[in-house]
Amino acid sequence: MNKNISIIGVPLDLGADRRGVDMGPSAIRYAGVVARLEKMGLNIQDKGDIPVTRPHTFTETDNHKYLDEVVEANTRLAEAVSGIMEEGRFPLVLGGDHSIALGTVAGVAKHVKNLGVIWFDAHGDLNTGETSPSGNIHGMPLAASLGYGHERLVQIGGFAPKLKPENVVIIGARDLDAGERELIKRIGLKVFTMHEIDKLGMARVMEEAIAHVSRNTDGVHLSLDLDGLDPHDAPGVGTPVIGGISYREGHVAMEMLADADILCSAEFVEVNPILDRENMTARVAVALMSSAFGDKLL
Ligand code: 5AB
Ligand code: MN
Ligand code: MN
Ligand code: MN
Repeated sequence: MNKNISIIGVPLDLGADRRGVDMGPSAIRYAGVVARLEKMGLNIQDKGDIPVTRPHTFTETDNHKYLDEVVEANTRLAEAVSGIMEEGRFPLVLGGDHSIALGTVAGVAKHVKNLGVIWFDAHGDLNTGETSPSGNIHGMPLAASLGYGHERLVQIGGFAPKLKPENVVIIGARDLDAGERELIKRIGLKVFTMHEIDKLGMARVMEEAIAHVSRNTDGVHLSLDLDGLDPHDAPGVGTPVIGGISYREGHVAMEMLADADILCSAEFVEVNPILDRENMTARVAVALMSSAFGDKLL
């Protein structure tokens, strides 16, 4: 495993309707991410936050809210992540709303020819401007990374598509829009919904997911939306959905990823301290990170 990790925060909340996820990177730092990972013997460099432009007015372009600002922040993020990859370090990106996956995936995919992705989420994030019920770009980043949606989102980083559908899995889905279900079927995307997790158990789901994303890939990106967890364990998220992944299931999933040693990059997104209780969701994020980087109980 790459023991040299560079942290980068993205204080962006314009991809979501609820304000506050822009404070996610601060909350995760306050929860002690640097000290926790250093204690594991990892070399941590905190590169601070990507500058995000505060808009004066609300804008909407073809059912994309704040398209200019989201594209600008993600273009900067893609460059920063690409720079970290160039140095041979592991990018650990702190969100911010999930639209930041556009920039992270662009920056990583520039350096990893066949990139696998594990997408932990209650949602599919597979909408386009045509299918989105909200116009919120945090519901679109996986579609755009696969080449579907607005050209300006699809082309972040200057190339497309970043991902092949056969190299992607979604885990924890329980709230998919009609257009997302249709795209999943059309491109044959592998989705482990809560139904599979309930029926097979998280360990078996992770065995299958890891086999799937590492089959034809040169590295795997972990994109973890904290709303994939149950709102009981991670209350500080903007779009909570009842019936999610438990704290322990989240941990065994991260531990199995560490054991498989397949990750080349990771992002933890959608932590909203305004909606949180005693920074619990940020603390859960840090605990999951430490497991993903190989922390063991014994
Ligand atoms: B998140 C919804 N599908 O498109 C939409 O939190 C919710 O990054 C998107 O997973 C949730 O607005 C985006 C209804
Ligand atoms: Mn979500
Ligand atoms: Mn998401
Ligand atoms: Mn969310």
